[in-house]
Formats: sequence, C-alpha cells, structure tokens
Amino acid sequence: MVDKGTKLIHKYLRHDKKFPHVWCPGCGNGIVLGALIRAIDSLGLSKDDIVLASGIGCSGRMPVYVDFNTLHTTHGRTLTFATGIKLVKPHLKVIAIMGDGDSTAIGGNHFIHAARRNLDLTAVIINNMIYGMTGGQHSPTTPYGAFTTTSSFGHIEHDFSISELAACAGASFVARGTVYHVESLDKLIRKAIEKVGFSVVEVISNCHIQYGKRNKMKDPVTMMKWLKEHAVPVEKALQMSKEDMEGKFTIGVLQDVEKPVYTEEYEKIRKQALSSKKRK
Ligand SMILES: Cc1ncc(C[n+]2csc(CCOP(=O)(O)OP(=O)(O)O)c2C)c(N)n1
Repeated sequence: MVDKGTKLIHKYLRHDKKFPHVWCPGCGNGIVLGALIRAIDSLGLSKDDIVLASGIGCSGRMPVYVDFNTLHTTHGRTLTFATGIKLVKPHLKVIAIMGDGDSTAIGGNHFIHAARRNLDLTAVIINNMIYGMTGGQHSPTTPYGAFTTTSSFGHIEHDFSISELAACAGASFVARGTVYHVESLDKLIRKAIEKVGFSVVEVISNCHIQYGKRNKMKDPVTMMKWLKEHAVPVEKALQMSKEDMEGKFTIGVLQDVEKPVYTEEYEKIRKQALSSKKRK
C-alpha cells in the first residue's frame, strides 16, 4: 500500500525531472516544502490554480521542485512578479516563497509596500537568519553578536522581526512558526492561503551549514533543539514576563484583521474603466 507521504510526493513534486535537489542534508527548506504541500492538499486546491513564485536563494529553489505554475525570478523581486500575476489573473492563488535576505534586505521595500497595499498574496518567508546560498553573509535577521562570514568578530548590527514589520506595514494576516513545530506550521500556512489579503508566514528555520556551524549549532538536531527551546506559543507568551521572554520569540497567529484588499479594489476599478470605455 502506498502511504500518504509517497502519494503527495508523486502528486506534487517534479521528482522525476528536477531531482536531486540542491539543499544540504537536514535543511529546513524541505520541511517547509512538506508543510506547504500538505496545506495546499488539505484545501483541495487544483495544482493549476496555484502559482508559486520565488527570487534567488536556497529557499528560492522551491518552485523548481513542485508541479504548480512556477516562477524562479530575480533576487529581491519575488513580490513584484507575484503582484503582476495576481493583478492579471486574480482567480489564481499566488504564493511567494522567500528567504530573509530576499524578502527583507534587497526586497525589503517591495515587502513593506505589498503589505501596506494589502494585496491578496501569501508570503512564506524562510528565516534562517543568514544568506544561505551565497556563503553565509549576515542578513537583516542575523542576531546581534552572531558569527557569520561577514561578521567574523560578532555581528554589530541589530536584527528586526519580520513578522512585526509585516504587521506594522499593514498585512491582514501574520503568523510565525518554526521547522520544529511542523504540525502547527501546516495549519498556519493553510490559514494564510485561505486568508483574503496580504498574509505572511515567517518560518524560523535551520541553516546549520552556514549559520549553525559558526554559532555552536553545527548539526540540524542542535538547531532544532534551539528552536524548540526558544519558541513560545503566543497565548503562553501573554502570561510571561518581559524578562522570561528575553531572547525568545513567539509562534502562532500574530495578526488577523479584515480590511479592504487591493486586488479586489483594483478589480472594481478595472470593471469601471472597461464600462466607461464602452460608453464612449
Ligand atoms: C541582484 C542580486 N544581488 C545579489 C545576488 C546574490 N545572491 C543570491 S542569493 C543571495 C542571498 C540569499 O539569502 P536569502 O534570501 O536569505 O535566502 P537563502 O539562500 O538563505 O534561502 C544573494 C545575496 C543576486 N543573485 N542578485
């Protein structure tokens, strides 16, 4: 008998054409891919109705491996391509998969403005706290004091929170999960896809090769333990003091609001413009 996992592999992965993949053994990207596929499968969406877009980076390779409508674009420009597709084909579910560098360094401006406009897109951001693909340079989410190839004496910049940035910029839905908390990750991604409006799932992930090995976590298991010990469900965090939360981060749904969605407003304007053109 074929188990569910194998069925999903055959249904969704381009395993016969595009494998082997480029990811290192134990990379969190595979876990996010699994969660994304399970979320889409559980929603019963047709593969033809999904667009998975990415920029450049290890995380950016994900669309190559899945049998949806896929785009592998330029570094930092994932959301610009995703925006164009959604405006032209509003019936499609457009999902942008990005790294922390792709989304909040070179692509930072696109990210805050996509959230502000409240475009109906889902952004899944794999935050491994480093530029994985290019050799481990620091990113906007590299913690203060961490060691990377571009901060070999300890990082002197401060990191920011992708989720808080998204919430402040105006995203309708913001959630944070980790590659350790897989069951809840499936649910968070599912909720984000269901949400009409700009939805963000920040996934804290492990890059033990570029980040972990320079920061006393050289294997995936040690990094998973770190995720387990530092992630606090948002409901529990509400009961904890500021001191107890020091160095930890919340997981779960962080923002869920209803507001006018750019893509729907745009559709109204488009129809108006078409009917006034006909009248002339
Ligand atoms: C315009 C441009 N600048 C820089 C690069 C080099 N580059 C490719 S991937 C990358 C960083 C990837 O880091 P991140 O987005 O965090 O993804 P990860 O590899 O960690 O998944 C950089 C700087 C590029 N390809 N294009």
